[in-house]
Amino acid sequence: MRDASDDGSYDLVLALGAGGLGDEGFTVAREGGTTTVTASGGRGLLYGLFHVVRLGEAAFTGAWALRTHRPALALRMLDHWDNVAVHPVMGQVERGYAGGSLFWDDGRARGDVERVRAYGRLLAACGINAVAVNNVNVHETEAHLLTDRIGEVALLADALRPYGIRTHLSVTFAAPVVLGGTATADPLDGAVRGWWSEATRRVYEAIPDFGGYVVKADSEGQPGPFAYGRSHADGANMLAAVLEPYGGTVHWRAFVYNHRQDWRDRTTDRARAAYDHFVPLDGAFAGNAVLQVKHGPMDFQVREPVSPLIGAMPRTRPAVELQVTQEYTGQQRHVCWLGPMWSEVLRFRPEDTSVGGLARGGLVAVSNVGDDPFWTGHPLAQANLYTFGRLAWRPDAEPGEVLDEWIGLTFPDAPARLADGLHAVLDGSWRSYEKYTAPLGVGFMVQPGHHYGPSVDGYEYSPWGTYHFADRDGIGVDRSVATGTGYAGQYGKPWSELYESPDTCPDELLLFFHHVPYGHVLKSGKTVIQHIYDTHFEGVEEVEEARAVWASLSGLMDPARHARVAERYEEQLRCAREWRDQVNSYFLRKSGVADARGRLIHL
Ligand code: GCV
Repeated sequence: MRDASDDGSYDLVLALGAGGLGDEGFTVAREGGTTTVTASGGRGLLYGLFHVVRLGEAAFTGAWALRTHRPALALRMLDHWDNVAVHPVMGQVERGYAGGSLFWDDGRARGDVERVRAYGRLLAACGINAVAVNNVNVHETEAHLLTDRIGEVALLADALRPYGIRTHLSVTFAAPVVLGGTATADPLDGAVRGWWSEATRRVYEAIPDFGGYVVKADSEGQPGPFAYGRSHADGANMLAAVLEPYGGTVHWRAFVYNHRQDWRDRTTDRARAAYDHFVPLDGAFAGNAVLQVKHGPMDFQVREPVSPLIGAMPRTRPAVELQVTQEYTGQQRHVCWLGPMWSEVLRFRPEDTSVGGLARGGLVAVSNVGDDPFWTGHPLAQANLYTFGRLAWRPDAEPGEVLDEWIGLTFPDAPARLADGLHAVLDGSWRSYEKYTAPLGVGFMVQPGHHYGPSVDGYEYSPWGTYHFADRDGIGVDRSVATGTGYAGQYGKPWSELYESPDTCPDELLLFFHHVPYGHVLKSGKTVIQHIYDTHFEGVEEVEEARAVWASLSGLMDPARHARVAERYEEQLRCAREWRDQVNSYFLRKSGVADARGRLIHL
């Protein structure tokens, strides 16, 4: 608050009062030269204060009537895939591209929590109010965070609490066996329930406002209720029951599929798996059990349809999971601002309500932050973190406006040339990335394991269920009801009808839903093969242009930041050219169809 005048009046007043705004809502008004933020408690005032920061000078100009702000979603959460002990394959942060963990160092919680505090403030400024501090793949060391190492989690929770952030923990479903020495982890076993109940009591003793558990069960080798012939509702409800007395929630992930598939088997479709597993359980989950569903049916590809599960469980609380860390979108070496993609997902209407409205369990994302000096490795990847938080607060926000907000806050007093340049390089970057990587929604084509860079057949004969079926005549996965895996039928109308036929399926998802000949004519008027060639040339040209724009911004920001981005553009361009050449050569060799424009494609 600034004392601005001789008469003792204030520029800014933060006031407690006004019921009906909930825990996090606030009002702002300006009258008689004073801007007043009112909320019913600390969290609301905190968000109100950051709102004033976003407004900048406008917060102190003119007079305006009371405006009310409330988050659309109560839970706005980041999941950190951080390991306490460095994992031999996945490192300290699984799919982390910003250095080590902010929370864990040298096998234990960081003693110096200053950076954690600063992170809490940063997250509050973005509107995020929950954090899971460890990887959903819970290895042996990390399993102990639940019991004998809960004190370390409490230290992190203490650092984050002043910023309105509740701490959650990923736990292994086998914890009673691994930590408690019980013979079973059967969720219906009395001793198992008793073990979880006592463990949870101790967690709340250490962290009274603990948010709850995150569970990846029966997925990619993690233990789960299937081993005991129990359902996922049995598993989730057992944990929900022990958390319920304390107001905690279990976030149960729906990412359950067969990762040991035989590629010869054309009847198993990984895209179907979450729906097939969970829709029969609709209505069976406890009120404080949230089903956490990835936004697409596969795995955070640059283009996927929205998961049909999100609209198919009216009696369940879904949370929608996004991936801010750029596992499949350039690993924070490429500029790929995902705001437009997330906005499309959140505005998609599986029925009368949008995905943003259906996400009653909240919006969750895998974090992209680490101990890198720029927080996110690539300085421009901070825009993804900010956009996630703002869309979680208001899923129908215009992503372009959110981007400009981020630019204004990150580069205060930026001259128009800098602000325009930043907007230009970020705004179209997701579509450029899509152009030079896997075409028309087919997905994957990445190098196996680390998932960076192209390998068209990298996953084609693997057990992971991610195939494109390209042959000499055509490409794509037939997921129609009439002749394919039937996945298109998991949607309600009109989507099931629209996706069923290649004539009505949107171009950008064509190869996700259909196997078509290379000569198939898209709605754009181009053949599939010509589209592949054109987009791959265009994608690289767009990166070249963005790199030139970036070079022109030199001198308009601190040199270290400019240099870090410039260096990453070199790598992005190298990698984009590699994608272009591998994809174009692959399809020229398969199809024998020449580029109509006669450009260089390596045979
Ligand atoms: C944490 C993908 C990633 C894995 C990740 C998994 C998940 O498969 O490659 O690293 O595991 O998703 O979401 O659980």
